[in-house]
Amino acid sequence: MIWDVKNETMPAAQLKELQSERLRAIIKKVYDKVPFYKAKMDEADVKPSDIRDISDLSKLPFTTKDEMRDVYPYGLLTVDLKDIVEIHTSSGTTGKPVVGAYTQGDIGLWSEIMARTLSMGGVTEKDVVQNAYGYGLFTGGLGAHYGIRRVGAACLPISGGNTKRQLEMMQDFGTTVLCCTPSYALYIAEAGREAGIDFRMLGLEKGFFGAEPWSENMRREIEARLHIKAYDIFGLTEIIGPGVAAECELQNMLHVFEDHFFPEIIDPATGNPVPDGQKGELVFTTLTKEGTPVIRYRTRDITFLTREPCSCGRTSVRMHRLLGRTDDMLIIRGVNVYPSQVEQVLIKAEGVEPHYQILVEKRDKMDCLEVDVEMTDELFREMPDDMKYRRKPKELEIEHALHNTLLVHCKVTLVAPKSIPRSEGKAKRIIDKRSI
Ligand code: DLL
Repeated sequence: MIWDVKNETMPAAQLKELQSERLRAIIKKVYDKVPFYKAKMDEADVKPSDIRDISDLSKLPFTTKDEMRDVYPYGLLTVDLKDIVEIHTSSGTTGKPVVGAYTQGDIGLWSEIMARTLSMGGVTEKDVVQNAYGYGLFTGGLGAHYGIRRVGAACLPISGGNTKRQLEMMQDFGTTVLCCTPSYALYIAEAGREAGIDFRMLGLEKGFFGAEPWSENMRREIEARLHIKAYDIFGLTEIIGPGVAAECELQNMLHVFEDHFFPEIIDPATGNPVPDGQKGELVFTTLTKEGTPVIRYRTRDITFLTREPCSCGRTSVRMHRLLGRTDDMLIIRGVNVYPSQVEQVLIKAEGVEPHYQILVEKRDKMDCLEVDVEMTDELFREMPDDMKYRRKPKELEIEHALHNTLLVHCKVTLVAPKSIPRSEGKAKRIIDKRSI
């Protein structure tokens, strides 16, 4: 169902007009109100009057995560603090967190775009939505909450964790929709199977998963285990939280809500724009956000865009599911390795579960890549005891497949079921001891 027909199906020329008008207004506002942006524009010798339409965006300087941290906590505010009604931050595991401050208008915008997101997968007021994204400073919980409320569905604000309770709620309240990270969805599926729950007998129909990388194969796993349709939803704290882009019922790339968040793809090395269809770093400019607008924010996320029409009738540009991050890329003996490539191989291998951890360390000045992946219960059970903790033919098989994809050697260890820590939010899949 299309939630906002006027804006979601707007013809390209009209959309460009709307984006240009919004860009002019936002640039004038940040130039007048935020010393950080004024200084950057002055340094680049660009005045608000130079920005006439959306194609002038490339004249403006980029904003980086480090710059946003430098002005922590209130340096990007375009309004008085009295007009801010809610504040979220990123987790800040690698330094000061990034801050998103919302006006009442921003909360309205967030509710709308999350209502769009949920409607794309067919959520209506008849649904019971179990919101297992973490509530708190993380944008996942409350962002989804506002969208569920705006659609008029019944929200179960359970937050992340307490998996036994999640399963109980699903059974008792007839949950039809699940919102959480994809890794937590898998964990719920696993815990349900162990508790003897047959998901086909529950009312669960669909799920909205995001906040961390996942692959097409992981989608199929989740769909098969929970007996649902799984949609990819994307967003980030710096821009607004979830609700920046989402899949429609065709599950074929994510529609970017470009009437509010304008996407560009650049070459991360040069900063130059790259054409549609070509991979690069995703950059966003918020066109309507009031509290903390962001201009040309470099997300470090890698994807590509397409303007081919989607048969759902929505006219927006679409982005491919994330292909990695510029800062997730591991350089192993000079070769670029993306964790998503590792996942693609593992998930195709038989006898293993989609629970894995990647470990990188230096030994004798050499980068060493190791992957621990769990065996399925069946494989573990059937394996003679003396084989369980020895090198196994399957490990060599997976090492070979990984080598073909990654072009570097990687040691694979099949570990016992459930020995890799489960996550209730974003999974921690990479341990790079070189940087610890
Ligand atoms: O993760 C917002 C969110 C909440 C999105 C709930 C979707 C659902 P941050 O904590 O600021 O915000 O993390 C943002 O997470 O730059 C991506 O690298 C990654 N990410 C978000 N969604 C996806 C996705 C939220 N669907 C960072 N696929 C982003 C892959 C994702 N990565």
